[in-house]
Amino acid sequence: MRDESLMDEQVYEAARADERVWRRAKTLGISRRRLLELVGAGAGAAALTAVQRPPRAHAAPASDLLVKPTPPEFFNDFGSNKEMRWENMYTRGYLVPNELFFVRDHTRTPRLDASAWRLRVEGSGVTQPREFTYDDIVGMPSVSVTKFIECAGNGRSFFETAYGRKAEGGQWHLGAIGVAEWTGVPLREVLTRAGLKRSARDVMPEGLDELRVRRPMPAAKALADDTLLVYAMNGQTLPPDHGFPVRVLVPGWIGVANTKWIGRIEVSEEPLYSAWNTNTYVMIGPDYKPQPPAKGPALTFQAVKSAFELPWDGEVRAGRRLLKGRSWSGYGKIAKVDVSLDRGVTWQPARMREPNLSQAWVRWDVDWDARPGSYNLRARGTDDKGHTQPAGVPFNQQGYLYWAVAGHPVTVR
Ligand SMILES: Nc1nc2c(c(=O)[nH]1)N[C@H]1C(S)=C(S)[C@@H](COP(=O)(O)O)O[C@H]1N2
Ligand SMILES: [Mo]
Repeated sequence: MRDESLMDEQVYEAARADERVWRRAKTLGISRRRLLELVGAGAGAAALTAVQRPPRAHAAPASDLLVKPTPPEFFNDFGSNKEMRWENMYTRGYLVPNELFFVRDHTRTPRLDASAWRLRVEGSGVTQPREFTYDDIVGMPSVSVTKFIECAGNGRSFFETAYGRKAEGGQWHLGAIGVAEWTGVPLREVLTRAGLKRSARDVMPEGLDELRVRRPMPAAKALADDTLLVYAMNGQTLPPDHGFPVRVLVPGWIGVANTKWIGRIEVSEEPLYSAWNTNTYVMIGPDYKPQPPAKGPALTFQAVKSAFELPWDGEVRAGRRLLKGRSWSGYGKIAKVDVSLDRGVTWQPARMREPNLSQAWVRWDVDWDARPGSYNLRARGTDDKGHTQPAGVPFNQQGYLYWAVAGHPVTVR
């Protein structure tokens, strides 16, 4: 006889839940008495769950530097900077959820009120300097694009691995990147409304954080279809740590170009300079020449990189598995990824999985019969403009753009 009550989802769930627990206990060889003991001790769920439980963001206290919780299972802690732990992407989709997305604050996250917020557009490059409210911005026709934001210093720790000498700055592995769907208004829209001159040369968004972080870009980049004033991230209101109420998205460029918490945009007929394109975010080292007033060539595009969805220097269980990772390029799409399981002696092509979006990333995998031992895994991406990750890169003082193949240490037990 059909039990009609089981058509109701809640009733069905309740009726099946016990059954499942008993059956699972039996396959694990746990006796009825032992199971009752475990459940009584509160260890039931842990005992019954297969090996890897997805980590959860329990209510970790937010620091006074940032707003969102940054539990240690999600992030490596560098004060106001939080590095994404790549192993968490193993169980996720294409996008990095907002709660997992890395944070890079030069100082701290300002608490801003959207109703009091204004965006001023001014300078010699516009004929009608003007102000926009939050409602003005969100009331304009919007677009959504899927792009990475990556810190220029992502991979910085590998300079020490390669040269035995630390580059200045946070010693990231590869977790200073994330891909999200960004929704906003083309920057072009507000520039046009402020009467952009044909002679305009540089455009410099400025943050409302303590340091007023600002970095110019050429007018051509500011006018691109996908250079946006962003107010939503992965379908949610832009979180405070990621630039609420409005940030800039400058696809393919180094992280610092993506100014958070903007309050002003300077448009100029003359080249613009700030500390962030003269002192920092420029290449300084024996292989680079100063370019006054900058101490070296200013950085623009991010290079090609690859990362494994594994704990860094952690442990995985022996057995057949899919070894998964992702590769990306600031210049376009990824065309090819090769993986080496034996420290670069032999290489095999990885299978790439859709989608493969320009200036975002592609997910890939190879079969791996993981035998006990210690490994140093390598992945080498090539983009559709022909850039292939090299074996090494020259040292630069502040540790930017380490895009060489990096060994990922992992132990199989
Ligand atoms: N106003 C302002 N914008 C900023 C920063 C900052 O400190 N202040 N940090 C920049 C740097 S160096 C990076 S890598 C990205 C990081 O973006 P996220 O914190 O949303 O991941 O923001 C950029 N925009
Ligand atoms: Mo950055």
